Amino acid sequence: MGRTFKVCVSLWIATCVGCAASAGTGGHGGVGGAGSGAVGGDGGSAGMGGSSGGGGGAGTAGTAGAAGAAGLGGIGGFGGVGGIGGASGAGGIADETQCNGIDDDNDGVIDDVDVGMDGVCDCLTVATLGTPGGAGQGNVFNSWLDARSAMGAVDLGGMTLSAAVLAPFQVLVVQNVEGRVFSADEIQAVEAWIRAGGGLMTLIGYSGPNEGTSVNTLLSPFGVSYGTQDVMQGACPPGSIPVLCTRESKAVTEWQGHAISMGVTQVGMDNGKPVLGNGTIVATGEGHTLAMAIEADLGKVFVWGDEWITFDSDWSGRPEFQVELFWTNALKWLTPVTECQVPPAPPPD
Ligand SMILES: [Ca+2]
Ligand SMILES: [Ca+2]
Ligand SMILES: [Ca+2]
Repeated sequence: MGRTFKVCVSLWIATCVGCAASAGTGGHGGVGGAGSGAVGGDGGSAGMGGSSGGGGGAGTAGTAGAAGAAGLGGIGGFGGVGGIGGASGAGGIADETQCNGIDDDNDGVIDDVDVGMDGVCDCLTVATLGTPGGAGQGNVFNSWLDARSAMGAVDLGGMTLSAAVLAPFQVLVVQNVEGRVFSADEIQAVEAWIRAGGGLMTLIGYSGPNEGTSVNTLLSPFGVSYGTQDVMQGACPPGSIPVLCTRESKAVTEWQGHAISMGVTQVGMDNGKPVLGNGTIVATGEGHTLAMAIEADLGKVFVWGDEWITFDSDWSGRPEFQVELFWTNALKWLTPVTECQVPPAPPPD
């Protein structure tokens, strides 16, 4: 009996493929099987001809859903509709817990891991260039970033900048690079790295006589630079004795709507530099642009007119400032949108 049936089916296929004659409607192709893994199952196999299509084959976990082959025409009918690719499988989705360059949980973002829920991606790769400022204590790139990302920040020191040196990093923060001469190849390497998705943040205000010169060469491909004028002078706290006081930074209070300024009302500067050129203005003060953001192809550049955001005094000594949020916002914005994007930290209790 079974044997006879198979012969008949074969006969139908042999005689009626492509026949779109007279009465009857062809069977529909099978519906793709649902994937059982993190990705879709295979498309269903072709429906057989007849008054109704046969069921598609079960999806196979681990492969992308592909459309099923067209159904074969039924007797005297039309060709069947192709099977629908398998939907993404429910269940079996891997957690995103590893900094492995893979989007393990299939949410469209690679390595969006933040076990401590501190708002800084644990897989973030940050490099720094130049020396920290000496006008205050502390360095954001040591304890703060080390506690919030697995890698912390890597000091590139005097390494010659090249595609290979920059490739491992998502964000590059330039501190005091006064006196360093970047070659045309290095400037080009930084530009290419940014345009391919890198995020460059520059700081200034280290009080050197020619401090803008070097960092401006790195910024030159993007049409922005630091001016030479000193702006946003800090001062003694009100009521203190001038010669005995500890100088405090001046509050930046004029913010434009931007991802970096979200939730930020005040951050300090002291002896900063204005930002010149064409970009999105993020902060102003004393009639100058104090911060500018530039998007260049897939990459980002954030130019900040000072360095006091790296000092402990402004992190912990000025409760009216939101320095940590400012840094968290900046690092997140500078990181590619498909990598390492984690939700902001919940507000403190
Ligand atoms: Ca992911
Ligand atoms: Ca991963
Ligand atoms: Ca973290």
